Amino acid sequence: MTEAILSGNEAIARGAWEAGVEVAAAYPGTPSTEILENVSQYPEIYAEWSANEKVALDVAIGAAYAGRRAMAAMKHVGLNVASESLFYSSYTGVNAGLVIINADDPGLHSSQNEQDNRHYARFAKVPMLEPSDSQEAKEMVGAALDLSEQFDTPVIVRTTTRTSHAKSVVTLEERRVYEKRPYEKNPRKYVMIPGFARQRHPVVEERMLRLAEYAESCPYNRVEMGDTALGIVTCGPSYQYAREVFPQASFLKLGMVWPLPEKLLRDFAAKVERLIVVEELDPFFEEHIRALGIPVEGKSIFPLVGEFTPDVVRQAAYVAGLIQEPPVPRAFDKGDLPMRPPVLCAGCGHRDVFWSLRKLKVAVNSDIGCYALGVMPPIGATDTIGCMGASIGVATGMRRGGLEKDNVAVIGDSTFFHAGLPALASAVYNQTPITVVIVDNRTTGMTGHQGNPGSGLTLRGEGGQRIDIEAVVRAIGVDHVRTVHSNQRSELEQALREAIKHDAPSVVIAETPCIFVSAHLREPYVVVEEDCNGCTLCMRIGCPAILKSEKLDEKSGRPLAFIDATACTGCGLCFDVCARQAILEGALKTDTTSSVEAMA
Ligand SMILES: Cc1ncc(C[n+]2csc(CCOP(=O)(O)OP(=O)(O)O)c2C)c(N)n1
Repeated sequence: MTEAILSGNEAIARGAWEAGVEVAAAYPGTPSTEILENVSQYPEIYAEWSANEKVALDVAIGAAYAGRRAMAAMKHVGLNVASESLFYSSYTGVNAGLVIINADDPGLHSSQNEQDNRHYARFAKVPMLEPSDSQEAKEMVGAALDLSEQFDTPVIVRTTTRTSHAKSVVTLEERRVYEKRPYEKNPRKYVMIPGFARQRHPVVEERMLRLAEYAESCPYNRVEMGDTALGIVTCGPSYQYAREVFPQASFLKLGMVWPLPEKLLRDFAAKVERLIVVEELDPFFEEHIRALGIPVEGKSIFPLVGEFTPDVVRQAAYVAGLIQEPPVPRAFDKGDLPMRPPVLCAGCGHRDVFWSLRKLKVAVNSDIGCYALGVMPPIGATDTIGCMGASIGVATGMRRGGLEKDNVAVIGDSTFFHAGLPALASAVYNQTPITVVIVDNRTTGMTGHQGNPGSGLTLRGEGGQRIDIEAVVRAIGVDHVRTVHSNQRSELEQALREAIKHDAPSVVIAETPCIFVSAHLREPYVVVEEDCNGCTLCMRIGCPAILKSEKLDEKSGRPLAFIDATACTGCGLCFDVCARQAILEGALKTDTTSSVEAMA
């Protein structure tokens, strides 16, 4: 028997391979991104980054219709984007198995909201499984595909950040090979016009009843009897924490989190004196159990907000008098560490854009990507950020809503293809005179440098076609388009001024490949100590390569600036802002070739 220590995401990829998945599609998003990155290592699976989660799910649905086992993966908010497809596929059902991996992010490690996507299973009337370690994560992919074929339904496997990223031991098995199922044209099943969809709804309801029956004996719904004074219903990583905090208690660990096993819940509740639910985020089980008429406690004890840890569960249990011992104070706590706020990398072209926008004193409707950091001090240029693709629509609305000053939408290349295109088309169609700055760093930087249609790099790094953003924008009907290199600041500023003045939709494409995807060939800048007076102007660009020196200016007593040569990429923004010309290009400067060209 071979064993390996895998993260939940690695285990899911392995589970897909073992369970005979042949098509997998995703759009990156923390904490789900590594699933497809790992799937791409298995040559038997066609794997792609799609332009967004809805496309990814449609691709997986199509593959399942055609007769091959398929998987789509996304973060929790990705399922919002893909929800239309989730709902229709619930009605059509599948042919070969279809599993949707949904990764929730309690604690908002990397998201704009906390969202408990167990609700989606209930809402879309599909089953959902939830693992609590990597072994279960791997197994549940196969189990979900089996269920999908048995009940003719998409099946969601929900993870959370902890299950996705924590590592534990997994038993590896061989790949199971399945015959391709033949596809047969069947419009009454696969064409969701009202007349046919109406007939599918009762099928879905009947399927949920059969699934609820199955949940009673699902091997992942496990009763572990201990002391009957306390019974705990739980799932996912909360199960691991509750096991640590209440080692003596009885447990009903739900691996199938929707539909819920009514009889099993009643039987378990009848065996214990006090029933509590330990679940992260919403009182999903708790409300359902209470609706069955069973007395239960949950959110009156444990937090509704934020990620659980063993200490969070222990503290809440202690306050409620369920245990006698509070959490043991740790040698050092997270709170003892100095804050390290996220910051744009040294040399990032996004900084030039935000610096210019701040100078122009415009309102900035930003989008989600590394450039979301444009809101952080000291630049602080951003007014709004909502969700992926919202920048252009919100900018349009603010323009139409009578905003008293000029405003500009800022959106990255990946986000532009994800959800920016329809918003720009809408602005062009309605001739709203907004300015959109597409910050094109030729990668999906925020999630770890995945390819996208604008970079042309596919998940496997081969065979892709780069889509020219300028050509797309012009084809949509934007007649005022300027492409500039973000590091060429006077041109950038000029282009921004002209675009803002333009009385129809205008686009500035600010290009600078991310410093992680293209070598920047320029030498670091240096501070000339005798010319620096410690005024801190250069520090207001928020570059992590600029530090305070231990040396002080003789007159003012202020620390001089110092440039960390190992971090500086020679972008020169500090050179531009220094009023005293106390910053100079490095002596070794050799090549200023545009790195856009260098990448091409
Ligand atoms: C619906 C949704 N899917 C995925 C994500 C994760 N995510 C955040 S920003 C981003 C894209 C960033 O790429 P880009 O717009 O090119 O900007 P960059 O980070 O490269 O500057 C992704 C995939 C998300 N926040 N929301």
